[in-house]
Amino acid sequence: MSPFLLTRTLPEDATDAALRADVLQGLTRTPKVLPPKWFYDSRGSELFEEITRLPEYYPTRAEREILLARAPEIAAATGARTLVELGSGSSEKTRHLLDALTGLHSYVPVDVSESALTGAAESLLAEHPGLHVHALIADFTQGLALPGTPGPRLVAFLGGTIGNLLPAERASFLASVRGLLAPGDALLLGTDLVKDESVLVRAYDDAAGVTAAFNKNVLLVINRELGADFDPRDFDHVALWDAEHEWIEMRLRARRNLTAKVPELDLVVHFAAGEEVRTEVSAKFRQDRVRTELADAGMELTHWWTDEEGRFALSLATA
Ligand code: AVJ
Repeated sequence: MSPFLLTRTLPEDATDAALRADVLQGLTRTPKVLPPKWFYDSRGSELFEEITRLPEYYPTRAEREILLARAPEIAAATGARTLVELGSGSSEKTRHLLDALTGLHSYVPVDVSESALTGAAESLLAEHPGLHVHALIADFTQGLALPGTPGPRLVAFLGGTIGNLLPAERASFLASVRGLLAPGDALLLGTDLVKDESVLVRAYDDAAGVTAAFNKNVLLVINRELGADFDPRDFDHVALWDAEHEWIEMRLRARRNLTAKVPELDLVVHFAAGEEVRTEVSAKFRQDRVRTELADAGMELTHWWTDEEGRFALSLATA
């Protein structure tokens, strides 16, 4: 008898239109770029889950350590009655919060993937009988309308995914999050931190090659969705640290001169040997930058927690 509601604010064909626009724009400009959100079909999501278990990929474990240690403080500081989770995916990390937020009335997971939302809701409802789950199929980088669940609201954006946004995108994203907060509401933000370059690069170029497969998966998505004929074997996985911007970049580098057809877009794409397409930016932060970017969006950093090793941070901010 646990209430479960699912609201779609994203038209069924919005994803397809957005992929077409991104591939058309991204592969006809110089240098070529593809947005990281297209990694995550079911295979890509599986590969990402595998990445989170790799010895080199510390962010997931570091964030879990903080959530486990700090969930009671987060609950006390926010008194949240509604937890909104942006990019909830499997809602795995959320469990620690849900367990600690004892006064919680509603959980609002927001994701572009309907299957992730319904799959996660089923097990959450079993574990938290009486919790209202109102899942939203939505793109949280576009304007969000939240259901009228009771406040205070805690909006969580975990995993370090904010690092996938470029600085200007981050500013408008944080401003729109700010717009969701009423007085007394809070934002819980996960950010990976600047650290030794070799540790960072290994996290994005693991020995087992899982991240390489994840990176190349975007080509398989384009092949399937747009009828393209990319051969992932024609590309090398590249992960590099951009010290100026303090972000990791993932790229795919053509091993030879090649031409790929994208029939659904009436497009022929040429890659010169060695030419790269940037597939992801994963920004790493310092406390100062987080504080400043929150302040620029009209929020105040009130708590800053890191794991023991200082690799990852959870920030709590209020409007
Ligand atoms: C899910 C965006 C947080 O940037 O670390 C993992 C994705 N990319 N390995 C990240 C990712 C390569 C991940 N986020």
